[in-house]
Amino acid sequence: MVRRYAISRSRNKPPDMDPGAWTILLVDMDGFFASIEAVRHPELTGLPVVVGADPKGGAGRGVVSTCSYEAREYGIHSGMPISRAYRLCPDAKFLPVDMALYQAVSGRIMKILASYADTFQRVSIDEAFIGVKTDDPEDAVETALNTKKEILTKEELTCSIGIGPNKLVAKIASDVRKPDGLTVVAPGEVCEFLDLMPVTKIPGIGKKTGQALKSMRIETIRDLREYDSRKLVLRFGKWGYRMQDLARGIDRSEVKEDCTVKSIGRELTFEEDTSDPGIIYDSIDALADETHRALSKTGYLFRTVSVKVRSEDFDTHTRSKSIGFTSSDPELVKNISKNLISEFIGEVKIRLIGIRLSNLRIADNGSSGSVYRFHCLREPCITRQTSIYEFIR
Ligand code: TTP
Ligand code: MG
Ligand code: MG
Repeated sequence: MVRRYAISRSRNKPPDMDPGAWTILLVDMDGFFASIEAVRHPELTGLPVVVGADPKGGAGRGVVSTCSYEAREYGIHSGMPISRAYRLCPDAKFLPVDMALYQAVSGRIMKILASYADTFQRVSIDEAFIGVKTDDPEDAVETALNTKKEILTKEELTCSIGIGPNKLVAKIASDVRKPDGLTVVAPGEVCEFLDLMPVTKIPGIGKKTGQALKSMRIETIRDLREYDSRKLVLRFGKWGYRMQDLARGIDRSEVKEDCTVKSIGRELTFEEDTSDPGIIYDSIDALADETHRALSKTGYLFRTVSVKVRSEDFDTHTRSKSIGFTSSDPELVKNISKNLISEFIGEVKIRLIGIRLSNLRIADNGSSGSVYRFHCLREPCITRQTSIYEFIR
């Protein structure tokens, strides 16, 4: 079968790579969980499909894990409350998360990707960097097309690929065209490629930093690149330098499997110290949702939930509970966390609370899970705890 790929290039200038240089590909699967569901249930192809919590006719709690591109046309997206998704498109097909299946597919895909790589780094359940030792981006384009073809043939799934001289550029490029995109940025075209993008396209610059930069009239990556470095460093410290390097398209981090995820956690400091159970339990719900969301992206399941409590006088306590099975259930995270934190409520005013999920495992149920286990134990490489894009910093 001949397929046409939307290959976009930032400009048709000759590449100016060093001899012996690396070219980096970032491969990210399209609508991953929803696409796998459409392979399992072919009758869903082309329909709005939402994978996530049970919508319970609009009264459900929990969030959307992901949805098909058809569902995105209704405004549905990852992380949205499932009740909202239901209101936006009640006729969508709502399916529960089947992590064991997604992990099994992910394992097979990672194996395919690794077979094309001189260096390889899994970033999340549906995303990996491939380093190719070549000074000719055309070699990388060929690798990308072969990768796409093999994944499509073997798994009936599409992916989008960004190609660039480093991880930063490859990552940003992978998101330019989706689904089934291929975007190539030659080394001499990096600044031009980045120029007009909003600063929040840079991994590590989230909403909060984006707003801080906006208040300094820095909106595009070019604004950031051209801003007075001293002022940036005064405001952001070392991260100011790093941000400006990234805005120049400079990223020296290597593609390597060096960072195994041990745990995933989130914490928050209250604006005012509090002993109000309503505020504390609501915050636990929000933290549990955030932590669970980060966990879903990695594809791991947890066995241990820990909470951290810091009182107004900076006394810090942690409490943990391990369960006898692996789970990815956000309600379980909430219930265990609330139980663990209950002994501190009413005692003293609380300054900070945190939730951490540890003892992370791939699914231990189902035969497909064990096939994946063999592969994944060698390369569970997601980065540290706070953000899946932290490797960029
Ligand atoms: P993504 O690659 O961010 O999203 P996606 O593959 O569904 O869609 P896209 O085509 O835009 O890449 O995440 C990969 C999977 O991780 C996704 O299918 C489901 C899971 N996930 C969550 O469970 N919660 C989240 O908030 C996000 C962003 C992803
Ligand atoms: Mg994806
Ligand atoms: Mg992804």
